[in-house]
Amino acid sequence: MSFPFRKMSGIVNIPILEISQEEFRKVMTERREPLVLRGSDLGSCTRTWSPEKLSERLNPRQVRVHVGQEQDLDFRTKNFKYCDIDIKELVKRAQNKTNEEFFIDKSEIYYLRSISGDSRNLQVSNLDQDFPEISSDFKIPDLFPPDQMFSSVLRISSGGVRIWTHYDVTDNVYCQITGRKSAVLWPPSQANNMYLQGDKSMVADIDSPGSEFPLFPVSNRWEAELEPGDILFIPSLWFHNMKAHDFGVAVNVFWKELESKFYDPKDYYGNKELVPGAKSLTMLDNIIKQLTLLPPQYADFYARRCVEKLEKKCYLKD
Ligand SMILES: O=C(O)CCC(=O)C(=O)O
Repeated sequence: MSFPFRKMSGIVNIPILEISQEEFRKVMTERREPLVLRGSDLGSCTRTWSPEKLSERLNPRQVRVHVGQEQDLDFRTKNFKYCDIDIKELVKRAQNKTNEEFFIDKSEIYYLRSISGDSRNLQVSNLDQDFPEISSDFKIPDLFPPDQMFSSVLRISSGGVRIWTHYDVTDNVYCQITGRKSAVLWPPSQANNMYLQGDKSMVADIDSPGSEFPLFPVSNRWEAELEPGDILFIPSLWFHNMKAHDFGVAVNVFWKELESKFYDPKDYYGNKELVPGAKSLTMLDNIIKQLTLLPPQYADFYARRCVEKLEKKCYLKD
């Protein structure tokens, strides 16, 4: 097997492997780069989670969804609202291009990222607890130690929905059950070029970022076209941006690669900074406060010395 497979444009095609979960787990653990496992057994969900069958199998319950008029959801302009809807109604509406019943307008799009509890009592998502009537349809891939599992998240989206570029601090296998999706990823080493605000990139249009974001890596990216039944490994800290081509259902399973003490105990989504990372960012704010006490040319000098020290001590060698 040779990795990765490059296209002419400098875009990396994420390898699609048709091997056993055991072999995939080995490759995944060794390489810690995005990979797709195709043709693996995800349980009966790949047959029974068509929109019709899924809405028959689900019990009615209210879920909170993103609802927008534009397909590309943008956290900066907040071009979406959160609305509560019965899950059966969500499945019904999300498969249509237009609906007679709506929150904003007939052609609005829907996106569910399941959460457990409510805003006053948020809990980590878990398919078994949140959707027990369908959870046994989905077989959690045997790709990580079960005691390191963090969450299992149900995602339902209208065709066309694109989720903004972000990273998570946990490892993730994104299991596409129904529908097709494009996934675009960038390595953590691109962090300086991603124009981050917290865990999210401010760049809304990844193909044409605009002059505000001159360093955004349009070509240095990894891509995969996901089909129903595919499992995409998204290693922690890899930036990802996903676009649904049609009505889609997915479950992603997150787990903690590192010891528990490194993760924020109040992290319900798997995207809060790792404890030493968060502490370092806070200390950096203090460093900036100190340096800006100095005249600019002195601040510049000491800032460069700090960066050099960090580069020497902490950057990975290429
Ligand atoms: O459902 C999607 O398309 C987005 C998935 C995602 O953002 C994630 O796995 O962190």
